[in-house]
Amino acid sequence: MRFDVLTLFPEMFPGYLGQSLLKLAIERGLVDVRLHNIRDWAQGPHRCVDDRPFGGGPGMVLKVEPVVACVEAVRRQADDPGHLVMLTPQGRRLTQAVVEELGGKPRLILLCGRYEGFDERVRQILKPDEISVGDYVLNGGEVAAMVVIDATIRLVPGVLGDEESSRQDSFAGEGRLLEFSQYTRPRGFRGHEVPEILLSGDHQAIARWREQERAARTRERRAGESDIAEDETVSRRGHAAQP
Ligand code: 6GU
Repeated sequence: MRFDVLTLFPEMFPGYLGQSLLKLAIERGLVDVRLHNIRDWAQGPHRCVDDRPFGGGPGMVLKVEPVVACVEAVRRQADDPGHLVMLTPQGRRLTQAVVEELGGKPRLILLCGRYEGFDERVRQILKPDEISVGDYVLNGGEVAAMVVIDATIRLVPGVLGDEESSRQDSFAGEGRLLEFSQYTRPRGFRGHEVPEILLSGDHQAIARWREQERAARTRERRAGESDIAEDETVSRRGHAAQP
């Protein structure tokens, strides 16, 4: 899977890209991440990428010409023009379902915003898939682009080890419930004991307990949120409550 990141701050990425899982995936040729500085497509001796908003107001707006030129040039660098993602707080919210959708694309072009936003004609001309990583404001789309890369490469076959990918499968396949609680040694710490059932050796009972935990956690922590399987938590609760 190929990612092209278009940003004014490419220097924000190498630390993240050098992280072990991603580094290994890049070395194995499973993932290819290319960085592009939008400023390289700006005109004039000052390579100006932003300007004051028409109509007044605070902050600066990313200019249409360098952004469109950069996207068009980068798209032409491969046969597949790629799926263009624009990272802004106005986008549709990133969920695991959206991650799965993006993970199915062979090439993603990730366009990172800064300042007060993009000139609206960037949207009109390029018609990007606009994505937000949550309802809070970041200083720019760079961290959001790393979130998109991080979440999607987990779905690329071979990126995760066997153990992790099967965990991932169970999460994806079971109605998007939150994970159950985990314990390791010691059995007791500061008066907090590991639940007896996990020490029982009864694998069926443990599996039931874990499903019950997942349903209860999801209900408590994600009540009323639309992107979780509410029916599933209710039916699971009923199911798990049986002896
Ligand atoms: Cl994609 N960009 C910015 N600047 N803020 C955000 C975001 C993106 N997603 C959530 N907040």
